[in-house]
Formats: sequence, C-alpha cells, structure tokens
Amino acid sequence: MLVATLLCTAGSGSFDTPVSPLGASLAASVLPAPEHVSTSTDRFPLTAATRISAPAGATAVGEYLAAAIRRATGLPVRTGERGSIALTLDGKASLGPEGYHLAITTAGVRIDAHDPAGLFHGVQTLRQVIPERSGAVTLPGGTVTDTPRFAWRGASLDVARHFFSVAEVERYIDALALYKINTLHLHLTDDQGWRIEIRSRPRLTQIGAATEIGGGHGGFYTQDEYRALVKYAQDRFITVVPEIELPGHTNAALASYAELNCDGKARRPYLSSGVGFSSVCPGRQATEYFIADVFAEVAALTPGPFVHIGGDEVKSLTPREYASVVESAQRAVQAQHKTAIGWQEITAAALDPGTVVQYWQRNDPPGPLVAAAGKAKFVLSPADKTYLDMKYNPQTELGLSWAGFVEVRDAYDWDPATLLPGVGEARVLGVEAPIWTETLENASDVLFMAFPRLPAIAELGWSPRSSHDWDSFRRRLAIQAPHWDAMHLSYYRSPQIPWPR
Ligand code: NGO
Repeated sequence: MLVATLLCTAGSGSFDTPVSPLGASLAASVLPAPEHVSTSTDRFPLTAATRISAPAGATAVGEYLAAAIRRATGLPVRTGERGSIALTLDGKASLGPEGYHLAITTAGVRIDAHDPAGLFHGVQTLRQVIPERSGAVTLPGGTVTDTPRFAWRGASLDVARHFFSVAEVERYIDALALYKINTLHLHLTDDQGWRIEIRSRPRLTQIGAATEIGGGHGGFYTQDEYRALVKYAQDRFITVVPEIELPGHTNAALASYAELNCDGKARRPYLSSGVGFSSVCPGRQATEYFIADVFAEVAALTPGPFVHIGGDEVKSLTPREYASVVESAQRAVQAQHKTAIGWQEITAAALDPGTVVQYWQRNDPPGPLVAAAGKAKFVLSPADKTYLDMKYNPQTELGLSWAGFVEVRDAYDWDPATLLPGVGEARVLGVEAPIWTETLENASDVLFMAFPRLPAIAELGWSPRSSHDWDSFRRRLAIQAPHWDAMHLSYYRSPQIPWPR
C-alpha cells in the first residue's frame, strides 16, 4: 500500500529517516535523486531463492544485477524465468533512452524501461537499497519513475600525466556506473605521454608513451586493449570520448616525430608539469597529415558520436595559427562523421554548428566566450566546482589547488542552467567532472579524489533542478559509504557529511 507520494522527494527537505546503511526508505536512499519517488509499507524479501528475469535484449543487465546481489549479500541469486525480480523493456517511450520505472512490492520487484540503458540505470537504483550484509535481506517498498535532466553526464580521466592500466580504468568505470554517469572522456595525450597506439605513427608509442610525470615508465593502450576498454564501458552504458590534444600539450608527439616541429628537431621528453609551451607546427603539411591520420584511427576505435580535440592553454602560437590547427582538427573529426568537442579556448576558431564547447576556466569573464561560441552547446566543467583533482582542503595530501579548495558542498551547490549568463538549460548538453593526474598515480588515488564529489556532479547531471537540496543530498551521500566500503573504494570522509559510524 502506498502511504506517501513525494514528487522530487529530495527537494522536500522532510527527511526523518535515520541515517543508516540498513533499512532506509527508497526516497531516502537513492542518489542521484529520482524525478518521482513514492514510499510504501511493502517489503520485498530477497532470499537465496530469488531469481531475476530479463528480456532477450538485456540479458547482460540481468546477469550484472545477479552478480551485484551476490557480491553484496552472498546469496546465490541467479537469472531465471519468471523471476520475482523482473526486468522488462515494456516501459513507455516517454521514459526516453535512459529512463526507467521501478516498483518494489511484497510480491516482487519490477523494472521497466524503453531501452536497455534505462534498465541498467534502474538496476543501479535498486542496488542502492540492497544492504551490504550477508544473507537474506528485506528491501523497502515504493516506486520510482526517473529520467535524466541532461544527456551528457561525464567524468574525465587524464591517463597521460600518469598512465593507468586497463584494469584501473575499468575499476573507475564500475564506480561511475553506480551514479548513472554515461560518458567517460579519456585524456589520451599530453606533453608527458601519448597513450594510444596509432598504427600509422608507431613512434608515438615507441617514444612518446615511455614517459610520465616524475620519470615513471608510462605505458599505452594497444588498439585491441583500447577496444576492450570501450566495450567494457559500453556494457555499462558509458560512452568513451577519446581526447587527442592539439595544438598544445603535444610534447610527447613532438618528441616522437621531428617533422611536427617548425624547426624540424625532435623535442626532449618532458617529465614535469608546466603547461602552454608546446605546439605542433601550424600549417605544415606534416602536421595536416598527422592530424588527418590520427583522427581517422581514433574515430575508427570510437563507436560513440564525439571525439575531443583539446585546444586549451596554447601560449606559443599567434591567434591565427592557433585557429588554423583547431579548424584542421575539427575538419578531420568531421571527415570521420564524428562531432568535435574542445576546451573553451576553441571558441577563438571558426566553429562548425554542432561542435561542442567544454567550459572549464573561471578566470576570464564568460561574456565574450559565450558570444564567441555562437549557438554551440556546452559541457560544463567549472574547475572550482567539478575538478576532482583539486584538493578538498589545505591538508589534502594529493591534488592541486590552483582553482581553490573544493569541498563536497562546493561541488554540489550550483546550477548548470545559470552558471554562464546567456547559456540556459537548453544550451547545456551536460556536466563533466575531470580528474587530472599530475599528482595521482594509481586507482586508489583517483577514487579518493572522486569520492564523494563525483556523486555530487552526477546528481547535478541527472536530477531535476527542483530536487536540489544540500541537506537531502548529504544524507543520501552518507548512506553510500557502506557500499563504498564493501567495494573497497577509497574516499574522503568529509566533515560536511553525516557518515554512519
Ligand atoms: C587545466 C589544464 C590541464 C591541467 C589541469 C589541472 C585544462 C582544461 N587544462 O584544465 O592541463 O592538468 O588544469 O587541474
């Protein structure tokens, strides 16, 4: 029986459920906050006999849920016919490609979606009410009807400053999936390393991949490894957006191929963390061929629609030279029938309709930038809110602080629709939380910086504006901790959050 129906529940501010990893209501547990939630007095017993049924188009989602339940509870839950947990693709078209409807009653659990991605997101919601406790457990009753606010809910990872193995990136992908992130932007090239095999330019990985900040051995993904990574993400409904930085942040390429330099001399490897000094030689035929060949190979490895062309922080070119390289990169991406995205500096070039601008730098007044962007859509990554490599506070050991300290509330308390004057909801494609890795060397460093701020950005990307409520958010965030502990995800125990003991 339904006892309460809460629209945009998180915004109601009326949370009286105790902060507890066990037994919290559906409304008090789900993060990102759903569009509609209702709570009921029904209870669903999850036992060793529970079976999950999934439609032919989404059997892998059923298997994924079964594995998640086995991990959390140890119960031997499997997929089977007529499961008491039923996943279906019978959801209404109005749920869109990522929405879902979840109902938990005493008789069973049902998740309906129109597309498999919606089922997957519904499964993440269900996982949040399954306690991390071995043996049979009881799930709280209620319903959720949920669709995302923005299409692009991204995280980016810099694998160039320090290299991260396929397994480490997969671990991060698993963590992203928990919060309905659907885009992983991989920063594959920078001054300190080139991380993706390009068959027409083998020296990029023979020479350019052998270094990283501080003198480590670096590394790179072969095309087969990269394809497997893209597939791993795809299986979790996450689209990989590869970034090949141009014209700057290119020392690794300049060290690998002398002809990319205006003086024809290969550069020395760069192991430090300065920015702005490097650039490919604008207008050279070698540069044009390089751009065309690299983007052709990268696009062929990319099932998703977007390829990132970089474009930030170039101090060694004239504005005209800068624009010519950005325009070449944009053309090369388009020639492969992909859409280009670049950092906000690309607004200085002639952008094609459809090219997306990624906003990051808060120092410049946004007016001229927005005017120069024309009708372009934006992905918002303001550094003082979304950069997960910023320190939490002056005591944080890892990370940088050039954009300030970013506590959890700083990451959460803003609205993508009002960040840039003149860029309202309709022009915002979404939000993205970058992690730059000048100071981060392994998966555990990355997770510590991402959690608990990543869920804040995920909620801004998914949940309706009307649900925005810091107090609700921090309580729902607190009860994620037992899941993170059980999954061995390292995280920062921010004093702003009422963590369970
Ligand atoms: C900047 C810079 C990166 C740094 C990062 C560190 C952008 C878009 N370019 O962000 O090269 O790694 O800050 O926070």
